[in-house]
Amino acid sequence: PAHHPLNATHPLALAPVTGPASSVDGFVRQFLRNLNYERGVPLSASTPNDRYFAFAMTVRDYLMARWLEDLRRQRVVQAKGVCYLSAEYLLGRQLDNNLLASGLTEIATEAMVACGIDIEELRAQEVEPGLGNGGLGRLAACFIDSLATMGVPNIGYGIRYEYGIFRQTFVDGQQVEQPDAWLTLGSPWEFPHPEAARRISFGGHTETYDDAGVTRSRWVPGWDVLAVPYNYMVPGYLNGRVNTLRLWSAKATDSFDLRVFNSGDYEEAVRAQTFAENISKVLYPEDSTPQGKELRLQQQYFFVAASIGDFLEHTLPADFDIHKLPDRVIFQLNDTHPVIGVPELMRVLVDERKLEWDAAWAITQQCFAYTCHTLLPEALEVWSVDLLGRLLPRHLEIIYRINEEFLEAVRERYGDDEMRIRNMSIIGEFPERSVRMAYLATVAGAKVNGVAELHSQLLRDKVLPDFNDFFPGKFTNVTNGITPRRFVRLANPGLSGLITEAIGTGWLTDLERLRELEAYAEDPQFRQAFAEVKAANKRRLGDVLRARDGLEISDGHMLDVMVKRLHEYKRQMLKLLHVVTQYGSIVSGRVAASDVLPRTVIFGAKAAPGYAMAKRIIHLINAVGEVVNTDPRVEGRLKVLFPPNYNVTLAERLIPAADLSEQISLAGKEASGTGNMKFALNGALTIGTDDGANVEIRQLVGDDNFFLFGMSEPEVEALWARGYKPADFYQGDENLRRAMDLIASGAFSGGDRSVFEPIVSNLLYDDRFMVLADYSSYVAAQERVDAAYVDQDAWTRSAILNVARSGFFSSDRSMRDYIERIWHTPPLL
Ligand code: 9GP
Repeated sequence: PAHHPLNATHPLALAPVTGPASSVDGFVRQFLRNLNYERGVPLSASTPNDRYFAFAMTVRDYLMARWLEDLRRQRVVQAKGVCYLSAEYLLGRQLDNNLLASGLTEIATEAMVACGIDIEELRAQEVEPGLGNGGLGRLAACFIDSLATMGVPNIGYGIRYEYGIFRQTFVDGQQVEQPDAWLTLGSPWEFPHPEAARRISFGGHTETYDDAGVTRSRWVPGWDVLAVPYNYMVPGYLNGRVNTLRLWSAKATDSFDLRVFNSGDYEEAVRAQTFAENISKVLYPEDSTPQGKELRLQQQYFFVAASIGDFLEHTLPADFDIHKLPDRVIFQLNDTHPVIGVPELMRVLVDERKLEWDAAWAITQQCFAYTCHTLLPEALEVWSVDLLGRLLPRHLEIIYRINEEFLEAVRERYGDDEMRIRNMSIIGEFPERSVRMAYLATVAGAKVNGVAELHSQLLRDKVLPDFNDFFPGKFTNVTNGITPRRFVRLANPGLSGLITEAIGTGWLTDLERLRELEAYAEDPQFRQAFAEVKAANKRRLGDVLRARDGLEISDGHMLDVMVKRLHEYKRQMLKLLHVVTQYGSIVSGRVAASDVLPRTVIFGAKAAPGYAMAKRIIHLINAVGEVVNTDPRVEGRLKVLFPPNYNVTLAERLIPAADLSEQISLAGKEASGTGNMKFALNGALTIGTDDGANVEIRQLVGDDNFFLFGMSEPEVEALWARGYKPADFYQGDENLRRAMDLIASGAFSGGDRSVFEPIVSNLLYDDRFMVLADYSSYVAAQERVDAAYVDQDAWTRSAILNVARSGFFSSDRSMRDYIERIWHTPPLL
């Protein structure tokens, strides 16, 4: 560039950035350079962590030129882009993904061999950043992967939690949470920019003032913290594109009070610092205490205010006409966590940029869109007016005004229909006056979407029907998806090789091409090869579980897998009742062990630390496993394994090995699910209810290749309306009675009947998620599974058809849907 902003004249300063040479030698040279110059060690004295860091930095170096070029291009072009606002990103390990995206896997592997380094040792060194709880955070990670792969300029904004999702261990079968200190050894993937820190304010009060004859409001905050950005590369798959993920870390504005320190009161001297830095300390701190709740709102405002401010001041040119903001950005709200961004943008526009309210509101309404990820009423966040007013007084005023004008419009449309007005008010009155964040997002958002067809329909017709009536066309659906790069190519190299051999490589960026595999389902040789891949994946999983947890998978067993967060609505209990039923039949002699299809049931699940019933269910699963796995009468034909600390890294080993995917939530409760998609794409057959994205999976793979059971959503509703009495189901089904009685008898708790009594009585007398109502249908479906599995060749054919017909579930397709239905961002650069 002739006009370098710094007036540089040296030809090297003017030349574009270049990466290291794309050869084994080039890689080795850069690796050693990083080891020596960045880590300050020679190879001979390096630790595994040194080598991992130097290796990761070398991969980074190859991506750097592309990243800088993309950042430059985005500055120059100033096209409309997406800011994805998400409190969670469950990224998984970065190393293999970045090697794959940059096409370096082979060169890097050879380079390490040449240096005498075991690349597996380097892989094992990486701690996955667990900056999310489950599906919602993993979805965000898949989405940013897809956007980069499609070349859509995007920035993901979130929080750099110092401690991610807790590390789960079991002590006597019970969950114990350990802090996830993922940053202890540092992370080679992040680029801190302390110089770009932003001041984020809280508390204080508001006041009015006279601004050249206009009365205006302003916020006089009480305290503030610094938000320090850390950038991460988000490389597209083999396309030379790199987007940015920017996560914020909290830092005190004044690190400590020297005067107090010198007086010897060390604790007091750092009190303010600790307080400020707590904001990004932990993912989702316990929110059952008032303090925890406040911290959560602080986190939300902290990252959203930093992100919006960053975009307006850092990404937009200084002379940008703010009225054109909707042409430049759409802020996508991932669930209600970032919704406080709505009044924040209004505050910036009205108080700081001095826009008229109406103009600011018109802009705001075009700049946000909201994705709802739940149907559980308790997951739709509300903030007490009291708390919000204390922490963000100006924002509360703004929310009140938004609500006032909105309700005015509702009145205009429907007259004084007080019931409707109360139902639609952004401010709820019971049990306490509070702000309904989902309503605020719906009123402000240009679009509102659910995450699977059924979910979007229920959201529109059952959760927010009045809003749908008031805002025709605002509601839409985008069915979730998953990235095939991580969850097929990296997780399942065997299957990927087989697919590529059959249909070429295009499927990794055009997943619908998997359709071409349908014909191969009829080819006995292909089926044979497919079955061999599955068997090899099971052996690989066996190695992982043995080394990780000392667990054994038996040869020849069907692998029946249920991995997801532990929640009653997901119904791990239903799966467990089936296990107990089988166990009971064997030990009572009703069924000969030798007649039972050999199965290993694998659970993986973390329970929220404050969720007592979920933790009890974990305890029961472990207790049942302990008994079933060691009872000689079972003859090893039924096993229950529960590897602790289920995370992305383990998922990548478990899913490719599974035969049967358990997706058994009560219909109408699981918004979408994404695990269900990952299993189908890796050739597991699903046993599932008509819930979430299961509905679409079944429609696509076909009834013959899916084990459907249970009530449909309207049937669930009808049963509630009639009056659900779980005890009637218990009485009416002998198998169920036996299974429940076995648990109640203390058979899994050393004779102590009290341990699992709360689970049993909860099912018998409450059973919010209708486990008992669906039990008999589930057991019957499992019998169909058993029968089908006996014919291995037919099973493999169905598995291939699951893969071939699941191309729709690529997150690339989800992103295309968002672009078309919601973002209207221009065609790719
Ligand atoms: O529970 C939903 C899950 O069904 C969905 O697949 C995922 C991604 O859309 O979001 C989950 N929701 C939450 O974690 C909180 O709303």
